[in-house]
Amino acid sequence: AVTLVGAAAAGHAEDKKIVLGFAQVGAESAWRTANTVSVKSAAKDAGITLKFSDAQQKQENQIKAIRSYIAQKVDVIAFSPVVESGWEPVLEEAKRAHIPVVLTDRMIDAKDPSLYVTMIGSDFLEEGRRGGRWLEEHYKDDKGPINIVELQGTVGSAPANDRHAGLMEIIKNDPKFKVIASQSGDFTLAGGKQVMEAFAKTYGKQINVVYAHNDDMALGAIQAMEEAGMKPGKDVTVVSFDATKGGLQAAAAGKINVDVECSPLLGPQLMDTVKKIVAGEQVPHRIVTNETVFPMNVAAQVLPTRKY
Ligand code: GZL
Repeated sequence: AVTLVGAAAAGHAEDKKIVLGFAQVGAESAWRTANTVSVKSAAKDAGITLKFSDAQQKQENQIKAIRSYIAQKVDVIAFSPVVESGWEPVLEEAKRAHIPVVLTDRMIDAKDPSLYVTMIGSDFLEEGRRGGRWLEEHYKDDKGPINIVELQGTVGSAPANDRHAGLMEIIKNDPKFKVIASQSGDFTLAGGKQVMEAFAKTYGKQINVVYAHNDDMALGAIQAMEEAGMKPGKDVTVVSFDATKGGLQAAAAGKINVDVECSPLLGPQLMDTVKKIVAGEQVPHRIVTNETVFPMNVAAQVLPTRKY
Protein backbone atom coordinates (compact mmCIF):
# COMPACT_ATOMS: atom_id res chain seq x y z
CA ALA A 1 0.00 0.00 0.00
CA VAL A 2 1.21 3.58 -0.69
CA THR A 3 1.76 5.59 2.52
CA LEU A 4 0.86 9.25 2.02
CA VAL A 5 3.29 11.60 3.81
CA GLY A 6 3.36 15.31 4.66
CA ALA A 7 1.28 17.62 2.46
CA ALA A 8 -0.15 14.72 0.48
CA ALA A 9 -1.37 13.07 3.68
CA ALA A 10 -2.69 16.41 4.93
CA GLY A 11 -4.36 16.95 1.56
CA HIS A 12 -5.83 13.46 1.73
CA ALA A 13 -6.98 14.12 5.31
CA GLU A 14 -8.70 17.35 4.15
CA ASP A 15 -10.61 15.41 1.46
CA LYS A 16 -12.01 13.00 4.08
CA LYS A 17 -15.17 14.75 5.45
CA ILE A 18 -15.34 15.14 9.20
CA VAL A 19 -18.08 13.00 10.77
CA LEU A 20 -19.73 14.48 13.89
CA GLY A 21 -22.12 12.45 16.04
CA PHE A 22 -24.56 14.76 17.89
CA ALA A 23 -26.87 13.44 20.66
CA GLN A 24 -29.58 16.07 21.21
CA VAL A 25 -31.74 16.29 24.38
CA GLY A 26 -35.09 16.18 22.59
CA ALA A 27 -37.61 18.67 21.16
CA GLU A 28 -39.17 19.89 24.42
CA SER A 29 -39.10 23.64 23.76
CA ALA A 30 -38.82 26.37 21.13
CA TRP A 31 -35.27 26.92 22.40
CA ARG A 32 -34.38 23.29 21.70
CA THR A 33 -35.90 23.39 18.23
CA ALA A 34 -33.85 26.50 17.39
CA ASN A 35 -30.75 24.82 18.81
CA THR A 36 -31.28 21.78 16.56
CA VAL A 37 -31.76 24.01 13.50
CA SER A 38 -28.52 25.84 14.37
CA VAL A 39 -26.51 22.61 14.73
CA LYS A 40 -27.87 21.09 11.50
CA SER A 41 -27.45 24.21 9.35
CA ALA A 42 -23.99 24.96 10.73
CA ALA A 43 -22.85 21.37 9.97
CA LYS A 44 -24.10 21.76 6.39
CA ASP A 45 -22.36 25.14 6.00
CA ALA A 46 -19.14 23.67 7.42
CA GLY A 47 -19.20 20.61 5.14
CA ILE A 48 -19.30 18.35 8.20
CA THR A 49 -21.24 15.06 7.97
CA LEU A 50 -23.71 15.12 10.89
CA LYS A 51 -25.20 12.06 12.55
CA PHE A 52 -28.08 13.36 14.71
CA SER A 53 -30.25 11.74 17.39
CA ASP A 54 -33.19 13.03 19.50
CA ALA A 55 -33.32 11.42 22.97
CA GLN A 56 -36.88 12.55 23.89
CA GLN A 57 -35.31 14.03 27.09
CA LYS A 58 -34.21 10.55 28.29
CA GLN A 59 -30.62 10.10 29.48
CA GLU A 60 -30.55 6.42 28.53
CA ASN A 61 -31.35 7.35 24.91
CA GLN A 62 -28.51 9.87 24.83
CA ILE A 63 -26.12 7.25 26.23
CA LYS A 64 -27.29 4.76 23.58
CA ALA A 65 -26.70 7.34 20.84
CA ILE A 66 -23.20 8.11 22.12
CA ARG A 67 -22.42 4.38 22.19
CA SER A 68 -23.59 4.05 18.57
CA TYR A 69 -21.35 6.95 17.53
CA ILE A 70 -18.40 5.21 19.23
CA ALA A 71 -19.22 1.99 17.35
CA GLN A 72 -19.40 3.97 14.09
CA LYS A 73 -15.98 5.48 14.88
CA VAL A 74 -17.11 9.08 14.23
CA ASP A 75 -14.39 11.75 14.38
CA VAL A 76 -16.01 13.78 17.18
CA ILE A 77 -19.00 13.29 19.51
CA ALA A 78 -21.00 16.29 20.76
CA PHE A 79 -24.06 16.34 23.04
CA SER A 80 -26.18 18.50 25.33
CA PRO A 81 -26.41 16.46 28.57
CA VAL A 82 -30.08 16.31 29.61
CA VAL A 83 -29.01 16.07 33.29
CA GLU A 84 -25.68 16.81 35.03
CA SER A 85 -24.83 13.37 36.43
CA GLY A 86 -24.32 9.77 35.21
CA TRP A 87 -22.04 10.37 32.22
CA GLU A 88 -18.66 8.99 33.39
CA PRO A 89 -19.07 5.39 32.09
CA VAL A 90 -20.00 6.26 28.50
CA LEU A 91 -17.48 9.12 28.34
CA GLU A 92 -14.75 6.72 29.57
CA GLU A 93 -15.71 4.47 26.63
CA ALA A 94 -15.37 7.40 24.20
CA LYS A 95 -11.98 8.24 25.74
CA ARG A 96 -10.77 4.64 25.36
CA ALA A 97 -11.93 4.78 21.72
CA HIS A 98 -9.88 8.01 21.32
CA ILE A 99 -12.97 9.95 20.18
CA PRO A 100 -12.97 13.57 21.45
CA VAL A 101 -16.20 14.75 23.11
CA VAL A 102 -17.64 18.30 23.08
CA LEU A 103 -20.38 19.39 25.50
CA THR A 104 -22.86 21.97 24.19
CA ASP A 105 -25.52 23.98 26.08
CA ARG A 106 -25.59 22.02 29.37
CA MET A 107 -22.79 20.96 31.74
CA ILE A 108 -22.00 17.64 33.47
CA ASP A 109 -20.78 17.18 37.06
CA ALA A 110 -18.01 14.67 36.14
CA LYS A 111 -14.88 15.09 38.31
CA ASP A 112 -12.47 14.21 35.47
CA PRO A 113 -12.15 17.23 33.12
CA SER A 114 -10.37 15.08 30.54
CA LEU A 115 -13.69 13.36 29.72
CA TYR A 116 -14.55 16.26 27.37
CA VAL A 117 -12.43 18.65 25.30
CA THR A 118 -14.61 21.73 25.86
CA MET A 119 -18.07 22.95 26.89
CA ILE A 120 -19.76 25.53 24.66
CA GLY A 121 -22.78 27.19 26.29
CA SER A 122 -24.31 29.78 28.58
CA ASP A 123 -23.45 30.62 32.16
CA PHE A 124 -26.79 29.63 33.76
CA LEU A 125 -25.70 30.78 37.21
CA GLU A 126 -25.16 34.29 35.83
CA GLU A 127 -28.51 34.08 34.03
CA GLY A 128 -30.17 33.28 37.39
CA ARG A 129 -28.30 36.18 39.02
CA ARG A 130 -29.57 38.48 36.23
CA GLY A 131 -33.14 37.40 36.99
CA GLY A 132 -32.55 37.99 40.72
CA ARG A 133 -30.93 41.40 40.17
CA TRP A 134 -33.85 42.47 37.97
CA LEU A 135 -36.28 41.50 40.79
CA GLU A 136 -34.19 43.42 43.36
CA GLU A 137 -34.34 46.54 41.17
CA HIS A 138 -38.03 46.07 40.29
CA TYR A 139 -39.05 45.83 43.95
CA LYS A 140 -36.48 48.22 45.45
CA ASP A 141 -39.20 50.56 46.84
CA ASP A 142 -41.47 47.73 47.98
CA LYS A 143 -40.98 46.55 51.58
CA GLY A 144 -42.61 43.19 50.76
CA PRO A 145 -43.39 40.45 51.41
CA ILE A 146 -42.72 39.44 47.77
CA ASN A 147 -43.90 35.84 47.31
CA ILE A 148 -42.27 33.94 44.43
CA VAL A 149 -43.50 30.71 42.85
CA GLU A 150 -40.83 28.95 40.77
CA LEU A 151 -41.40 26.82 37.67
CA GLN A 152 -38.21 24.73 37.53
CA GLY A 153 -36.75 23.19 34.37
CA THR A 154 -35.86 19.50 33.99
CA VAL A 155 -34.95 18.03 37.41
CA GLY A 156 -31.19 17.57 37.66
CA SER A 157 -30.36 19.65 34.59
CA ALA A 158 -27.67 22.33 34.74
CA PRO A 159 -30.00 25.17 33.63
CA ALA A 160 -32.58 24.25 36.29
CA ASN A 161 -29.98 23.86 39.05
CA ASP A 162 -28.13 27.05 38.19
CA ARG A 163 -31.03 29.37 37.35
CA HIS A 164 -32.38 28.45 40.79
CA ALA A 165 -29.00 28.89 42.51
CA GLY A 166 -28.39 32.24 40.79
CA LEU A 167 -31.73 33.62 41.98
CA MET A 168 -31.16 32.40 45.55
CA GLU A 169 -27.66 33.91 45.62
CA ILE A 170 -29.14 37.34 44.95
CA ILE A 171 -32.28 37.25 47.14
CA LYS A 172 -30.93 35.22 50.09
CA ASN A 173 -29.88 38.43 51.94
CA ASP A 174 -33.22 40.18 51.35
CA PRO A 175 -35.87 38.65 53.67
CA LYS A 176 -38.75 40.41 51.86
CA PHE A 177 -38.35 37.85 49.03
CA LYS A 178 -39.75 34.38 49.71
CA VAL A 179 -39.93 31.38 47.33
CA ILE A 180 -43.25 29.96 48.59
CA ALA A 181 -43.37 27.09 46.05
CA SER A 182 -41.09 25.45 43.51
CA GLN A 183 -41.91 22.62 41.09
CA SER A 184 -40.58 21.25 37.79
CA GLY A 185 -42.53 21.83 34.56
CA ASP A 186 -39.75 20.02 32.64
CA PHE A 187 -39.16 23.03 30.34
CA THR A 188 -42.42 22.36 28.45
CA LEU A 189 -45.45 24.58 27.84
CA ALA A 190 -47.83 21.87 29.08
CA GLY A 191 -45.70 21.33 32.18
CA GLY A 192 -45.62 25.05 32.99
CA LYS A 193 -49.38 25.33 32.60
CA GLN A 194 -50.08 22.28 34.78
CA VAL A 195 -47.82 23.46 37.63
CA MET A 196 -49.17 27.02 37.48
CA GLU A 197 -52.79 25.78 37.63
CA ALA A 198 -51.92 24.05 40.90
CA PHE A 199 -50.03 27.09 42.26
CA ALA A 200 -52.91 29.42 41.35
CA LYS A 201 -55.38 27.13 43.17
CA THR A 202 -53.20 26.81 46.27
CA TYR A 203 -51.79 30.35 46.58
CA GLY A 204 -54.01 32.57 44.41
CA LYS A 205 -53.59 36.27 45.23
CA GLN A 206 -50.59 35.57 47.53
CA ILE A 207 -48.45 35.12 44.39
CA ASN A 208 -46.47 38.25 43.48
CA VAL A 209 -43.88 36.72 41.12
CA VAL A 210 -43.68 33.75 38.75
CA TYR A 211 -40.00 32.78 38.15
CA ALA A 212 -40.08 30.45 35.12
CA HIS A 213 -36.84 28.73 34.01
CA ASN A 214 -37.81 29.05 30.32
CA ASP A 215 -40.29 30.80 28.00
CA ASP A 216 -42.26 27.66 27.14
CA MET A 217 -43.19 27.14 30.81
CA ALA A 218 -43.84 30.89 31.22
CA LEU A 219 -46.26 30.81 28.26
CA GLY A 220 -48.05 27.82 29.79
CA ALA A 221 -48.20 29.61 33.13
CA ILE A 222 -49.64 32.72 31.43
CA GLN A 223 -52.48 30.59 30.03
CA ALA A 224 -53.14 29.13 33.49
CA MET A 225 -53.05 32.56 35.18
CA GLU A 226 -55.48 34.09 32.67
CA GLU A 227 -57.83 31.12 33.08
CA ALA A 228 -57.69 31.77 36.84
CA GLY A 229 -58.58 35.45 36.33
CA MET A 230 -55.06 36.69 37.13
CA LYS A 231 -53.27 39.34 35.05
CA PRO A 232 -49.70 38.09 34.21
CA GLY A 233 -47.27 40.99 33.77
CA LYS A 234 -49.56 43.29 35.76
CA ASP A 235 -50.74 41.93 39.12
CA VAL A 236 -48.27 39.05 38.85
CA THR A 237 -44.68 39.80 37.78
CA VAL A 238 -43.30 37.20 35.35
CA VAL A 239 -39.55 36.52 35.03
CA SER A 240 -38.54 34.14 32.23
CA PHE A 241 -35.47 32.77 30.40
CA ASP A 242 -34.43 32.07 26.78
CA ALA A 243 -35.83 35.20 25.05
CA THR A 244 -37.36 33.14 22.24
CA LYS A 245 -39.71 34.90 19.81
CA GLY A 246 -42.67 33.51 21.78
CA GLY A 247 -41.29 34.90 25.03
CA LEU A 248 -40.50 38.31 23.56
CA GLN A 249 -43.94 38.50 21.90
CA ALA A 250 -45.52 37.86 25.32
CA ALA A 251 -43.25 40.55 26.80
CA ALA A 252 -44.26 42.99 24.05
CA ALA A 253 -47.89 42.17 24.94
CA GLY A 254 -47.12 43.08 28.58
CA LYS A 255 -47.41 39.51 29.96
CA ILE A 256 -43.72 38.80 30.68
CA ASN A 257 -41.86 41.53 32.63
CA VAL A 258 -38.30 40.46 31.82
CA ASP A 259 -36.81 37.76 29.59
CA VAL A 260 -33.19 36.72 30.29
CA GLU A 261 -31.55 35.71 27.00
CA CYS A 262 -30.07 32.22 26.56
CA SER A 263 -28.81 31.74 23.02
CA PRO A 264 -29.48 28.39 21.27
CA LEU A 265 -27.44 29.48 18.24
CA LEU A 266 -24.40 27.35 19.19
CA GLY A 267 -24.05 25.58 15.81
CA PRO A 268 -21.36 27.77 14.21
CA GLN A 269 -19.15 27.80 17.34
CA LEU A 270 -19.56 24.01 17.61
CA MET A 271 -18.46 23.40 14.01
CA ASP A 272 -15.46 25.75 14.32
CA THR A 273 -14.45 23.90 17.47
CA VAL A 274 -14.88 20.46 15.85
CA LYS A 275 -12.65 21.51 12.93
CA LYS A 276 -9.97 22.81 15.33
CA ILE A 277 -10.04 19.58 17.34
CA VAL A 278 -9.71 17.40 14.21
CA ALA A 279 -6.84 19.62 13.02
CA GLY A 280 -5.11 19.02 16.36
CA GLU A 281 -5.41 22.64 17.49
CA GLN A 282 -5.85 23.65 21.15
CA VAL A 283 -9.34 24.83 22.21
CA PRO A 284 -10.31 26.45 25.55
CA HIS A 285 -11.95 24.06 28.04
CA ARG A 286 -14.91 26.45 28.38
CA ILE A 287 -16.48 28.66 25.68
CA VAL A 288 -19.22 30.95 27.12
CA THR A 289 -21.92 32.35 24.83
CA ASN A 290 -22.61 36.11 25.02
CA GLU A 291 -26.15 37.07 26.04
CA THR A 292 -28.19 39.87 27.64
CA VAL A 293 -31.52 40.71 29.33
CA PHE A 294 -34.71 42.00 27.67
CA PRO A 295 -37.11 43.98 29.93
CA MET A 296 -40.70 44.28 28.69
CA ASN A 297 -40.22 47.83 27.37
CA VAL A 298 -37.54 46.83 24.81
CA ALA A 299 -39.03 43.50 23.68
CA ALA A 300 -41.07 44.97 20.81
CA GLN A 301 -38.02 46.85 19.47
CA VAL A 302 -35.74 43.77 19.34
CA LEU A 303 -38.35 41.31 18.02
CA PRO A 304 -37.71 42.04 14.30
CA THR A 305 -33.99 41.20 14.71
CA ARG A 306 -34.44 37.93 16.61
CA LYS A 307 -33.33 34.69 14.91
CA TYR A 308 -35.14 32.18 17.17
C1 GZL B 1 -30.65 26.19 28.20
C2 GZL B 1 -31.34 24.96 27.65
C3 GZL B 1 -32.73 24.88 28.16
C4 GZL B 1 -33.59 26.06 27.71
C5 GZL B 1 -34.90 25.38 27.60
O1 GZL B 1 -29.40 26.31 27.62
O2 GZL B 1 -30.65 23.80 28.05
O3 GZL B 1 -33.34 23.70 27.65
O4 GZL B 1 -33.58 27.13 28.62
C6 GZL B 1 -34.50 24.09 26.91
O5 GZL B 1 -35.86 26.08 26.85
O6 GZL B 1 -35.50 23.15 26.96
